[in-house]
Amino acid sequence: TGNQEPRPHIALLPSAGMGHLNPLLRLTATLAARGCHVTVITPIPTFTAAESEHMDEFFSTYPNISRLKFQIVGDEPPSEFDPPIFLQWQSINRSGHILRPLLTALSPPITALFSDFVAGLCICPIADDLKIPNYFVVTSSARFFSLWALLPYINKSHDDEILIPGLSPFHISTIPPPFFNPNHLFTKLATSNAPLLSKAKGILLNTFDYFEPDTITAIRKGTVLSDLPQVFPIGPLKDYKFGKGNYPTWLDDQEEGSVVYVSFGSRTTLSRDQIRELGDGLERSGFPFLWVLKTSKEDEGELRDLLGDTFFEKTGKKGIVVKGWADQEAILAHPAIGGFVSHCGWNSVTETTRFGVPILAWPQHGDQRLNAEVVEKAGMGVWERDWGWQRERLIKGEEIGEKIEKWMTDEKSKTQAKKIRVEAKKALEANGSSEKALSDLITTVKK
Ligand code: BUP
Repeated sequence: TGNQEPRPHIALLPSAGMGHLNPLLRLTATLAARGCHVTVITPIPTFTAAESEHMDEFFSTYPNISRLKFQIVGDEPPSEFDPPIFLQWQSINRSGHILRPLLTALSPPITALFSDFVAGLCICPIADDLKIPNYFVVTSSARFFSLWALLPYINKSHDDEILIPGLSPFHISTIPPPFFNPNHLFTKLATSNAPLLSKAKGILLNTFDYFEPDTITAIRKGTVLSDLPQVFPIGPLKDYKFGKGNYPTWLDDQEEGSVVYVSFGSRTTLSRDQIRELGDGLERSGFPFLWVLKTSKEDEGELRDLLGDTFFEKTGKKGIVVKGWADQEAILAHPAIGGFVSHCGWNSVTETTRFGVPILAWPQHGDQRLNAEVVEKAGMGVWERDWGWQRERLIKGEEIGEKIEKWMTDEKSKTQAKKIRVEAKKALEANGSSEKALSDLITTVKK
């Protein structure tokens, strides 16, 4: 008609790991629902089979969304410091020259790039050359993002605390341990990606004003770092399945708000001893439980061997253990769930805000302690700080059981978790803070 608004073509680049793929796919579905033409760039080979299956499901749900497969270059074998996920991030970062001609060939031409903030080295040279605006998508908390942005300029060697202007101090014990080793690949990736943030047209945060108010304000005002571009807090990003997921039907027989849901995300495996102690703790707490248990390669085999012969007899119908994977959003949405023992991966945290479930934070590695601080500060849960990092020390069942019992009966966290659910919903409604940020973003992209 000639009067129609231009339809932007956005290409999104997720990095490796379920915690990175999920938010990017959610954003993709959101943009498609707003009438944007979207293409998802999918690095091949994927990091895990689960990611590949997840993408197949996504693209069959959304036949209108295009997929651009992009073969990344391999990398040297992992050293003792370099967990495979960081090698995969590095490979993506080193494969920009392969991606560039594929992007140039896309039709209609791309209006904007939305890329995972850990993939800047891949995308920024392309965005520069082709003069396409790039927006970074942050898949962690605004608090962790602030540390990441300043990492190249921080001296971590002396004090107990790291001070970032405008933010509450970062205690050394909350900083991801690899950041103290300049040779760790995670640190090298962070310090080489962080300076690229200021080259972006905008920064998308999967959080919302009510949940991280001080941090978002400080970032917006330029107090954290003066040369950051505009930030768009558009979270909590919603599941793209729109409530059609499956949950164990055992939940239907449980009382409202009675069940403890336990999951440490897609990447953490607890030690065999810790698994047994956690089982003991769950049993002692007296609450029904749903435990999604990820085992390491050495512990493949029967859950009965891992948890001990008597565990299933003692817990009987009181609890169920699911091996590997279950649909977390569908579980969190179930009225029987009364609390979530969580590693505080940022997706888990943001998903939980939408369902009003209190968290017992048990962070394991990476950004998770900083995320646990956000949960604690927002009053959405509790965190036993001295439980340590992953495999640092063995927490006994007795202590776990007591903690779970106390937290499951804590009215304060329950009330505040419900309040946060209301605020998360408001943020996403018309005139809500995240909805406004998203509309602004789409308007900016169309310009
Ligand atoms: Br495990 C598991 N079902 O059984 P996080 C995870 N998920 O739907 P992570 C399931 O994977 P990072 C399961 O809902 C979330 O969207 C979950 O992301 C989903 O933690 C995602 O919570 C996991 O960010 O990643 O995987 O440890 O590296 O970000 O900590």
